Amino acid sequence: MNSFAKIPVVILNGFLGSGKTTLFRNLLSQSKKKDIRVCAIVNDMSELDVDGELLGNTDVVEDDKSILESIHDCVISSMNGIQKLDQAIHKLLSHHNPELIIIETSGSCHPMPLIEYFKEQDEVRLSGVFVLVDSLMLAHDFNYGESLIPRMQNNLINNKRDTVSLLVEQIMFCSHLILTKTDRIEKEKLPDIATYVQEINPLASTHSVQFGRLTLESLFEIEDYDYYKITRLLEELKPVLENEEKADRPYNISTRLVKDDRPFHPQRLWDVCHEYLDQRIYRSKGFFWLASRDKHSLLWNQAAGGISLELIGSWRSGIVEDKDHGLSEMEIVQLKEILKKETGRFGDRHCDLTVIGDESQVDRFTDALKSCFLTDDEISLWRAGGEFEDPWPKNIVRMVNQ
Ligand SMILES: Nc1nc2c(ncn2[C@@H]2O[C@H](COP(=O)(O)OP(=O)(O)OP(=O)(O)O)[C@@H](O)[C@H]2O)c(=O)[nH]1
Ligand SMILES: [Mg+2]
Repeated sequence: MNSFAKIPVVILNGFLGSGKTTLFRNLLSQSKKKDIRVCAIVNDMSELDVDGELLGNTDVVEDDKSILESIHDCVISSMNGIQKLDQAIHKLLSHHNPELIIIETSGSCHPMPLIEYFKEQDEVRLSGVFVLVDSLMLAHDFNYGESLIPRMQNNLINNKRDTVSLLVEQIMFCSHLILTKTDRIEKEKLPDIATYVQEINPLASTHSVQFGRLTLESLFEIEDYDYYKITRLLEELKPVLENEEKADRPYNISTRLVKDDRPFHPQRLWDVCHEYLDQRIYRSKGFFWLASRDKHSLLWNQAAGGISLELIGSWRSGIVEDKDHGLSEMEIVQLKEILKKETGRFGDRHCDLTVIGDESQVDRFTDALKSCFLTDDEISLWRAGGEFEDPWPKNIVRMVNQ
């Protein structure tokens, strides 16, 4: 098969919380409007599969769920993960006739095993390997990128591998370097960041993209991934990575789940977030509710010094309780019937969060979050219609902390 008959694949790689799903959602919604057949694969390491749900919420996937394959029990760069990726690709190719396949890797995914996998494929061809780099995180944690290379060198001298090695290697293997969240840093600092990052991979083309605003058509203009450029890197890193490929969850990045039917106390949650935001919690995300906004299901999205809350929808229980629900009696009966199956104390309302971070910090933050759930007394107060102090922005959505 000649290379152009093969289906192009674009990989969205990049560290935890760098903006991959934001870009992916944007590209998927364009695919519906522009009538371009895109198939999607997402790898969310959390068993809650938050990204799978978020992408599942886009119009195009709601129309046909089978265009999205979700892998969420291991990182796709592991041996196990590559097998699942292979199955997902063949399933998509046999059920659909995609013009493009886009893959979102998990934030702890090393790109090398994926690149090696695609090198051997007959039906698909790798075009773009995008690495999304959070410029706010570089500003905060790496002095605008200046300390990235010295910290990597330090790792090499000490024979150490950690998330800095991962970040640098993600950049080394990319064809396109996408600087995200540039709206959060001083404009005059952007060229510095770009220069430091380009030193790691001078061959990559560099772009600044805010809130995933990139046209879908531009993905069709990308040339095939140049395997030749990374030949030496492959040779050097192969032995090192062979060990990591065996682990489903490498780099000592720990994940914790917070599952509860209770709502958060808005003020306590606010205080905890302000206390912990700058500490080594790479990422937390998921769905929850606040005692003060009990009709709404909210998306929690925290990454490197920022948190955003987004309104995702209404809880069924909230609709049923609302006197002005605007639904017919029949629809309410149906909703109540569905709600009977719920096991929680608050109908379908619940909280499901994933916290990902440094082994040393992740438990402290998780415990602090758990202390924000309503106590029994507060639940009684809520049931009696009591009010709760709520400092979160009234018009959800974005709350950031510089
Ligand atoms: N200010 C700002 N925030 C952004 C931008 N892009 C993404 N975000 C926010 O960054 C957070 C993380 O974004 P995601 O798209 O979920 O990141 P991700 O890379 O998919 O995260 P993981 O899959 O968990 O690794 C969300 O709160 C986004 O709204 C941007 O350009 N500017
Ligand atoms: Mg994501």
